[in-house]
Amino acid sequence: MIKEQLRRQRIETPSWAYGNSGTRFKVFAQRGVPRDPYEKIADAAQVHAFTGVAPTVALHIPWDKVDDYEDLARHAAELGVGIGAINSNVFQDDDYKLGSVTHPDPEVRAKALAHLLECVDIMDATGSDTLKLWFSDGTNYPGQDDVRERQDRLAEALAAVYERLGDEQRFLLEYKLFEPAFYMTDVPDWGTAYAHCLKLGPKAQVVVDTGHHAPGTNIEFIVAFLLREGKLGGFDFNSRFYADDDLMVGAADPFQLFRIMYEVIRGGGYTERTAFMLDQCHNIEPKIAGQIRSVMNVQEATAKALLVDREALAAAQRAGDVLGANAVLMDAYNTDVRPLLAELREEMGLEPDPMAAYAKSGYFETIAAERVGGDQAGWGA
Ligand code: LRH
Ligand code: MN
Repeated sequence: MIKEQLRRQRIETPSWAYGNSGTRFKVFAQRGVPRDPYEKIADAAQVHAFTGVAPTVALHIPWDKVDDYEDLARHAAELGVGIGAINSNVFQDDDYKLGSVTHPDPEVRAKALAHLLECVDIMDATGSDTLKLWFSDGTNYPGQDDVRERQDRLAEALAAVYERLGDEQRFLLEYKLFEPAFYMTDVPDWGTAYAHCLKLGPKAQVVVDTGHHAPGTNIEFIVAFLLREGKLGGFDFNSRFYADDDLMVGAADPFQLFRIMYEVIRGGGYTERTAFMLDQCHNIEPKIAGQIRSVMNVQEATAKALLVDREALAAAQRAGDVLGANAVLMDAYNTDVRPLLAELREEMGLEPDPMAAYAKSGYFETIAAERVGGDQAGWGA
């Protein structure tokens, strides 16, 4: 039973995790980094080849802009992966200094909306059913702009995008407490995202980026609540010690990831309709290996969460047995699930240890030797 549930796990890797990334202080370029979306997808296919549970790759526009998106999707299919969520980018153009869809100038708003609608065209071309919307929009000083009017502008743009979506398509609205804005962000928290999505309808859901909350936020509560409302569209998984650090999911707080996956399972969200996406930057560590490790971290947290004795937990909870109930959850969390996952991989025809198998494959040495010259991919358009 648990193996069956783990076998059908689907984790989406982000194209930008394979490119160079860093902080405002430094972007450390790495050998073998892709120069174009085709090479990014080839690297993502490696993660699926060794884990068996990462069959789609999210694109970011214009970082993954190509002349022929059908051809890019064909290339992906030939490598055994599919195109996942299309990520819009209205945070890198000079015109968006004071906002994109919330900008005071209607021309700038129209430009931003045109980009969002272009992303839906790319969904049509690649067969993707999910648009992920994150807005860096916000202000840095009190009084800089009118909070209420910006919400009106945001709602107008979201309604126009919603209108454009096909019947099988949806958008996921992402929230973030701060950065790059440092006084007010127009979609700062789950409540704001939820309220906008609720007004629009079933094709609008919320995405929970695990790095986008104030320190101390109980993220699994947000997950449980959004699931109850049918508004949890998915996750941008990563981990952090301080702010939006975009570290490997489960690396900074594996217990939090376990608690989140437990609420996903308990809330009926462990289905194809929940997009389990990674959103990470491997600033100093090898990127493909970092993605493989991240996928394994999600598998381990999921396996532990699936092991929770739900009946014993419910009985202890009903009886008000505080320590008993907590112990049921901790028993699952403290279970070493690595042998179970190794066994499952062998049953899936894979090597039991994906990290060792990838290292042994020599793929990194090959791309490091081949990918010489050209412009390495990064966060530049
Ligand atoms: C914003 C964010 C968003 C992406 C970007 C790569 O911090 O989480 O999901 O567009 O990272
Ligand atoms: Mn994100």
